[in-house]
Amino acid sequence: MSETNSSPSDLVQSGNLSSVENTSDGLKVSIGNHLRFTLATGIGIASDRDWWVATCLAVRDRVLDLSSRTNANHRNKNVRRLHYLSLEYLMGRLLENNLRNSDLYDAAKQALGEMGKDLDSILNKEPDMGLGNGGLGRLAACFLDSLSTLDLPAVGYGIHYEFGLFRQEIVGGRQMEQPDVWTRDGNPWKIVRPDYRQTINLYGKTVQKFDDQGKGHVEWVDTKTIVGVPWDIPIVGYDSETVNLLRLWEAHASDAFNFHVFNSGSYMEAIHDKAMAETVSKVLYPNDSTETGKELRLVQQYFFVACSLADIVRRFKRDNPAHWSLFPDKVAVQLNDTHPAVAIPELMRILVDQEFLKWNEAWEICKKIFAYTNHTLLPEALEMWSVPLFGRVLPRHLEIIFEINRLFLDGEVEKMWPGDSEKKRVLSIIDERGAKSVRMANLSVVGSHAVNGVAALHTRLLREKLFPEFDAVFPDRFLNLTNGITFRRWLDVCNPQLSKLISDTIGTGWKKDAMKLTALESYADDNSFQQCYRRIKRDAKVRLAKIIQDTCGITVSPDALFDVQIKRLHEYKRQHLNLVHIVALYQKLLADPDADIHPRVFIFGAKAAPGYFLAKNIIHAINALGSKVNNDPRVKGKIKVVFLPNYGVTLAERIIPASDLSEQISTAGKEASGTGNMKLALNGALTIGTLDGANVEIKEEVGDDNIFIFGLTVEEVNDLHTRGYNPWDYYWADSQVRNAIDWLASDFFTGNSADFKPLRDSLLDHGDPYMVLADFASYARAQSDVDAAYKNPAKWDRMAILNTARMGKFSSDRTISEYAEKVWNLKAVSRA
Ligand code: 26W
Repeated sequence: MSETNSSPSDLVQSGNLSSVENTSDGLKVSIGNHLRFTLATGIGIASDRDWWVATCLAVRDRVLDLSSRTNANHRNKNVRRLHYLSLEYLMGRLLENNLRNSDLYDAAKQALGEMGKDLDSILNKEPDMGLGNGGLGRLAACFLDSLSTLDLPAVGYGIHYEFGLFRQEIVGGRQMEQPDVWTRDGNPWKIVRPDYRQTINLYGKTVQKFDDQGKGHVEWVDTKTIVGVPWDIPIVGYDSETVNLLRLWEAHASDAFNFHVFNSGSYMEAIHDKAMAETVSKVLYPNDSTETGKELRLVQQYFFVACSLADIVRRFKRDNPAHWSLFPDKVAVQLNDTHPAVAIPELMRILVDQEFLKWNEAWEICKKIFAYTNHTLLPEALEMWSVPLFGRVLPRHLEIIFEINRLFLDGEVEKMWPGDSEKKRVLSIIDERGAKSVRMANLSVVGSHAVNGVAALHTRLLREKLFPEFDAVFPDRFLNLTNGITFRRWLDVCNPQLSKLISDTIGTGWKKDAMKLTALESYADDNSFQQCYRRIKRDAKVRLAKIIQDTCGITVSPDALFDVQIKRLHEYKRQHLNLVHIVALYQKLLADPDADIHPRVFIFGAKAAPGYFLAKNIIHAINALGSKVNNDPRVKGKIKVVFLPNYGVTLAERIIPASDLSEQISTAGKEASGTGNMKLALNGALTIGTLDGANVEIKEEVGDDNIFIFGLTVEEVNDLHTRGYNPWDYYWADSQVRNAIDWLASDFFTGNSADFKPLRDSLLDHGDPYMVLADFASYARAQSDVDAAYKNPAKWDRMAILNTARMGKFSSDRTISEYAEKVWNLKAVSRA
């Protein structure tokens, strides 16, 4: 994977290692050698973790061979590359994915088997790389898989957090956060690259300087510096020889620090500075949708953006000496939400202050380079930085932003709406109402040539509601690129039994061309196919039931309907709608113990942001409900409620194959896309959902008969808001919802009636901002439709099979091909 400075022809030759045969014998030699010579242990005495490391390293040897070939090939051809800038990557585990993608799984299983080890238990030793919060971070990981699979040249840039997303424990029904020390004992997939370290500046001030011709330029002086050291992780595609890199920056104190120590004598102060520098990459911020405007977060954003752009410029200059006009031909940069948007003023600073390009020339280059993906319409998630804070941390960037803004308002905006100060107020990058702040979304739209939403409905709302004025100024800038998921991880790796059934039935072509899954449609009513499909689902449910037993001590039957809601905990996602409905069902069963309800297990997985009080209250309520229901003999085991702690990628891989029903129940207009909805449908879980995000497109694909849609539409939600929504109207009109809420807020569940008062208050006194009560009746009806459908196995199986067959559109290969064509102008690079 090296990017050495030797000539390209040397690189091609050095890529030819013959000792790394892709056979079980070859793997046995490699694993044995790594045990002895890398880990200083031996076959008889190695721990399971040693075996995991040695197996990873054996696979890594093979991957690195391809990686250096990829690098040499790309460099020889001086290709155009995509650079994906994201503050988050939720990679999960890598060994099984890399084994399956490179077709080494069977060989590794055999090799380890012959050495007396079981591959599956070794795979379980791997900690998740959880460097992300939720959808946005996992999307980045799926995109990297598709980029390598499609032979597209790309680099992912991000932060090497020492602590990923916190580990969740449930104590007394409540969430507790523990640090995630994923890299404490090292990680065989990441390789440090000290040669590519970058030094970046922060704080300080700007001064005007003149050259001997009397020409002025700005210098940024008296700065503090931080060093970024990159860690590279190879990204293995499926059936592809392209191995791209994920490059994650780790913050260190600069060498100037040492100088300071030796000369100033203030050792303790210097150590303090060093520790401060190193906090920059310490920890991932655990907020999934609320912006808090913390200085360290801005420093993180600038740190990784500045290191990444310096790395991009270094590579460009090496391959294209001093031809800035070529830069946009070689470089595309995708901004994963506004988190890396400071890249726009940073590139302007490099071009204008360091490379002395004219402002206009630099600005044209900038706009050709950047594209921006918006992932949320929630107002509290839109990033705003206080102007004084921004100016203190990045004084030069603030000046550049002011200049970008001035030229935009006096130029495009003035031309379109002469003298209209209201339009300028709305479009300005600087929010001047109250304390001044920088609107990162506005900066991203102005500085990019393309802006996309992540599902058709979301993009429509983006254009019509969030950015209507921008859409008028730049009508060609907005486009939709519906999200997707990698079918390799989310079917082939996580559900190998189903993957095999599909491949045995229609061939393996679907792994690279997901639309081929439509061939399964003709098996939807085939009795023997249905039997196999059902057996695989049941086996997955048996495995999940064991996990539930082992982690929660709750016994569940694999013959029950597994009803699953797995996603970050947020009011807009409405786990509390699900909760209130279960309470109502519990009451119904108590009133009529013989009610004809098919047994159901309600399964939740969700982390709440540590500071999100109501989200934590909902987690507590789910657990409190579970402890009552699960131990109440009167319900005769018909319903169980399970909260699986520490939801993440690996747990998702266990839950999804075992799911019958997928809860996608956000208030219409709030969920940008959702991607769990796609993973669950692909694995044959039917969706109960609102017409929100990508659910709308899932419905179009699977057909109205194969999905359970309920609730208000976006238009109805807006109308109701305009008319004036009052949850008390629903409360008084519907005794079912009234009784459920009142019971939940009583002392029945925990002995303390104050415990769930916050939840009750939010639903009633505080106006139920996400319209849980308005959608309750419709949801309850859809749930009884689900119950009826599940009682007819042949019908249910047919629906589930059709879901699998019709998910092709939601492959991230399709999404990435669209980005490559419509946004990046990026072509696949042939091998060799
Ligand atoms: C600054 C705080 C913050 C942190 C994260 C604000 C916003 C975010 C993300 C944009 C939240 C997020 O992950 N959005 C999700 O992105 C997915 C991928 O596009 C979508 O499928 C989800 O619907 C969307 O919620």
